[in-house]
Amino acid sequence: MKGQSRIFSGIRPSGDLHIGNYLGAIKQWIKLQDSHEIIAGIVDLHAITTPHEPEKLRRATLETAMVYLAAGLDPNKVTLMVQSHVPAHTELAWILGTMTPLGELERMTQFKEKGREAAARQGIMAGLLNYPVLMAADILLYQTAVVPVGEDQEQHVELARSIAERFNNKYGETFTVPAVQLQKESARIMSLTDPEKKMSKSDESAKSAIMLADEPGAIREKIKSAVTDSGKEIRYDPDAKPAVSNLLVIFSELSGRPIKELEESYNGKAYAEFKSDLAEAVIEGLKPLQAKLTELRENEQAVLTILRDGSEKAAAIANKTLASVREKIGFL
Ligand code: ATP
Ligand code: LTN
Repeated sequence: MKGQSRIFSGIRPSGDLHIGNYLGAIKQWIKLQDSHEIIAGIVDLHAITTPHEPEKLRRATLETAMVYLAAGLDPNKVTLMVQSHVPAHTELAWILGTMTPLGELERMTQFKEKGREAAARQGIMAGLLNYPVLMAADILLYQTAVVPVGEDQEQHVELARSIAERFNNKYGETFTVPAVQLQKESARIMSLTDPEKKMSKSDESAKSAIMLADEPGAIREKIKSAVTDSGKEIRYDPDAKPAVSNLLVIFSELSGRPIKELEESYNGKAYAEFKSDLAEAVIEGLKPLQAKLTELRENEQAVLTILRDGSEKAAAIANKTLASVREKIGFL
């Protein structure tokens, strides 16, 4: 029943969204929106842990909201909110940070990876280290029972669990201890230029990701230049044929045709033909989303209202949890 399990999840407005964000995250939320109470965040406080430009951040926050709606999140069922509009997130993150051992944060894989990039550029900021504490606050404020995330975020949810357990042990039952719900393998979309890396907003190579708002010409171009594997067969085998397997997953997810069926229909055919059909399937698959996106862009005010209402609704839940935390730790 709805209400029994609440889910918080979010995407950083750190750039244009790609089909990986759609297939790996947003589409999963859409599947859950009738059975769960979903709070879909646009996590701008997380976005500023890596270098950003103010105007781009503002635009990306609004665009991310429009993509959520265009993809099919129904604002009557799902709460759409902007993380920075609910100050409880920052306040709880501060409190939880005082109870989180430094060593646990330094061990996080994402911190080590992004830290390395940051060290080379502008130096490592404390916000990057504290990223998982803020994420724990996001999850714990809403008493989230399960967190559906990709493998890359599993470690962060584990940390949220241990922070919740530690707090509950010290101050009494306060937080629901969240469980990780790992997305299946096929929900992980890889880069078109390097099938060993996940498709990502911040990849330097413009051809590595298909953006949700890409024009047909750009989609054809990117798929045409996507890397393939040695050997000619078109079959799903992520170990031996990572690039072609990734293309098959994208084809299947966006056309609704099972991978098995695609393998059969391209048996003995050339990569060129496969790629050209794949491009058309992606173009068709994204059409409804893109049409809605164009409509929404013409009605930004309505989107802003949805975000304002959603953030108010989220704040009402978050403030309840925060009030109990403040009381327990002894604030006057
Ligand atoms: P960045 O490059 O800025 O880190 P990103 O594209 O990796 O961004 P996130 O904002 O970190 O995206 O992730 C948002 C959501 O999208 C998460 O739930 C994440 O698991 C999912 N996601 C991101 N990339 C992929 C991908 N390639 N395949 C499947 N899911 C993805
Ligand atoms: N760190 C996540 C985004 C994120 C999130 C969350 C996901 C921020 N807060 C809370 C689930 C629950 C990411 O990079 N994908």
